[in-house]
Amino acid sequence: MAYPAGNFHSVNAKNFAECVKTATSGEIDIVTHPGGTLFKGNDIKRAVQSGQTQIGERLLSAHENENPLFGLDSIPFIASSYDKSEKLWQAGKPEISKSLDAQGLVMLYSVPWPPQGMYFKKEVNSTADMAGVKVRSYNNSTGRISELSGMVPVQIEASEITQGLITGVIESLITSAVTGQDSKAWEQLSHFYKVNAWQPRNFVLVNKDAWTALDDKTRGSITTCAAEAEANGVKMSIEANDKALAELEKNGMKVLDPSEKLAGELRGFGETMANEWKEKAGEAGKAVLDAYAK
Ligand code: PCA
Repeated sequence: MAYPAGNFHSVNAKNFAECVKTATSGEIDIVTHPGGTLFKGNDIKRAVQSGQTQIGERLLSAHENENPLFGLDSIPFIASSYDKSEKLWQAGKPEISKSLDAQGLVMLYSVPWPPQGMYFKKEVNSTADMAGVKVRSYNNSTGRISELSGMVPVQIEASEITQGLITGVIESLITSAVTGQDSKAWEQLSHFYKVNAWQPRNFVLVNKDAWTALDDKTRGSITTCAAEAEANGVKMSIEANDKALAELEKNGMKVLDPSEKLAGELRGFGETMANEWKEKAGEAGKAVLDAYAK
């Protein structure tokens, strides 16, 4: 797992591991390695696919280059609430699971991050104020919206954000209140804008050969624990977001809604990006968006 031990995704995964251990009478004992200590975020998917490890948690949208559907959850402003994020996931789940299966991966559960906002060292009222700012990116959408806004995206792992801010490799973030809190963003940054751009999801994935080698009963127990983890994960995400927003303020950050101008400009970039995505995702993407719109 790529995110720190105290992060709600990591806590949820640890609970999931406990559930599996109990349900299989200790036969399946999943040991969690948070913070990218076993494999870095960017290496986790490949490690699970190749069987270097049997199970892992990954932000799937970081692999949108492999398949546009993997970036479904990061199309800006199409699902800007937990309810809509859930609906979008349900619309995309069959196709995404099928695509993962074709890569030798079994999708166990998926949990949304809180809404994505923007962090700066200064007041920002329009994209003109962002010109040339080095911003940390973590997937195609963060990179593209940064470019469209005139910023300079730099892709680094979440575990390297704090160091990146201190050394000046990055001077801005597009992420959740939770990851800002995990990175002590207030030590280097002063403003958090609740842009509500999208809610990317972490996916817990299993190596298909390892999965197939299990008996039906064991697979059934794991699937039940996974469904529980997905439901609990959403609740934990909501709670963690509320707590993190308060924590940012408590530590002196200004937590703000974007100005009308900024919100409008970003929505415009969002439309451009949604069109680009539809272009790439073709018929499969269109079917998912149609199902979501229903
Ligand atoms: N935190 C993760 C992904 C989205 C989020 O809120 C990160 O910044 O890497």
